[in-house]
Amino acid sequence: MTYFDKVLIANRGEIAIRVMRACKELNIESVAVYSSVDKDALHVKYADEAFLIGEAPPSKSYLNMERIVETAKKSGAEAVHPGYGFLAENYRFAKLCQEEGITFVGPSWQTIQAMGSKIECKQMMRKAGVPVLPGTPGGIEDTAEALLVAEEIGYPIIVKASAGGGGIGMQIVHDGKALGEAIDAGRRIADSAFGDSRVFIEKYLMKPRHIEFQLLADEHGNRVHLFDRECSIQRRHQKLVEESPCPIMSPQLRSRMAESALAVARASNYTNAGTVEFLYSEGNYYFMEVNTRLQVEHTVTELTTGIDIVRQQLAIAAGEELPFGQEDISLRGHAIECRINAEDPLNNFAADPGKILRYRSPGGPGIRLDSGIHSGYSIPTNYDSMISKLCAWGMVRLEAIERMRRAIYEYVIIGVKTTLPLHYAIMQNQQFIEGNTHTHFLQESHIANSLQRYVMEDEARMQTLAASLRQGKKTAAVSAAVSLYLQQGQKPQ
Ligand code: MV4
Repeated sequence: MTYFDKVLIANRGEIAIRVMRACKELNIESVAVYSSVDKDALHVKYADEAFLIGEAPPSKSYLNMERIVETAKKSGAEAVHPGYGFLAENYRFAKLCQEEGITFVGPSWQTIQAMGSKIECKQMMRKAGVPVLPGTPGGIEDTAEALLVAEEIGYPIIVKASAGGGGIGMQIVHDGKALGEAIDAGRRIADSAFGDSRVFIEKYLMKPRHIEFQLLADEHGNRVHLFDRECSIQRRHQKLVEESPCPIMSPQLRSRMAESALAVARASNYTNAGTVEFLYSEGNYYFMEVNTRLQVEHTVTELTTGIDIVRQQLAIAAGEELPFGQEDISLRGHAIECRINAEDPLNNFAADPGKILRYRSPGGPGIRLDSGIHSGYSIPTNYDSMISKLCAWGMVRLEAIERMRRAIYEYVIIGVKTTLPLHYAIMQNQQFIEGNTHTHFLQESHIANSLQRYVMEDEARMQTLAASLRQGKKTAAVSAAVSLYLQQGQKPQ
């Protein structure tokens, strides 16, 4: 096997550790990079070597392409793994790596660039015979033309930015009167957010499901899919709960969607790991976009297929052939992921960074925890609020749900508010248990109204479990701080 000897991980938190774990198993040395606020972070401790690359703001550290490539060279790393977020889908970074003789663990920069333009990408997929939503064939040239298209497909329609992501610049339009203004606003927002003002329109689906397929493709033309994930439960375009497989997937639908996902990979010359996203509504599915990176929720696919996606990414980047074909891959059981964010569920999910006073992770049958934090760790304010990913696997979906509830019960995080009570509420929700979710599930469910009760129950539980953690005289001060925190909801320093 001609794997790398040393890989630099251009990321932080749980995903940096996740990648380093694969490196460790493969006997690859890992190089961490970190910002000034991350010097005590777990990913720095886990790595074989670590380099300070700048100040806390992402633009000064984790987004500093030149500095990261320079660090890779200085450390002797042959490859860079970007994780997700930061530079993971920046084609300029992938291009810079190539120019500097460093292997970028991901697709070619050309593929990343092509998939980054939704207009071109959608055109490419339509040509490849993949179902897409009706809409303008390309970008909107003038409003009159857009009006004609909208009349033809029927309202509501949605205006989207070609360079868009995370819903930025997206607008739903219900009639012709509002279209012109929506296009102009979409252009302005897209221009300032992405430096690309191109927008397009398509038919708007009211309550679709978000279903995606995980792909692996090597550099020798072999491509496989690792089945589907359901990712409909989200808030403000941030996914909160993901699972594999999608609870409503039938063998017929799966084979059609998997065929489309593989056609997407073929058409885009895709290599390495990637995800094809679809919207699903009333028996039909439509191509949405390609995520050219390792995703947060790759974990549930690993649990249901047994395949280590990061290991395969490294092998593919090193030029290896996929060690299995489609017929060797099977789906076993059901897995669910809850994203644990340091956010206050009772204060509109405002970020709640701070110091972790007590921490105890869940374990036992069917539980996987990918975490970037520990007791005594201070969550910086500069980055994403996601602190860990709690996953549960079961032979059937209900067993996975029951294990998730039990793991949430065991999980102690004191010092910052978290989304744990929200996840407990979701795991108890009848509609969720029935698998009847869509992208507007959280807004429509009455979960938000019952959160107060779940948060109070959670705090009572924490108090009981924290008591069992108190030991040794050094912790007396911390115990007092914890009690104060739990009683008054106040954060000690
Ligand atoms: C849509 C849609 C309905 N119809 N497009 C949101 C983010 C971006 N990736 C695309 N998004 C949507 N596009 C049409 N034609 C609904 C959404 C959408 C959504 C999609 C997936 C997951 C969560 C979502 C939440 C709100 C809206």
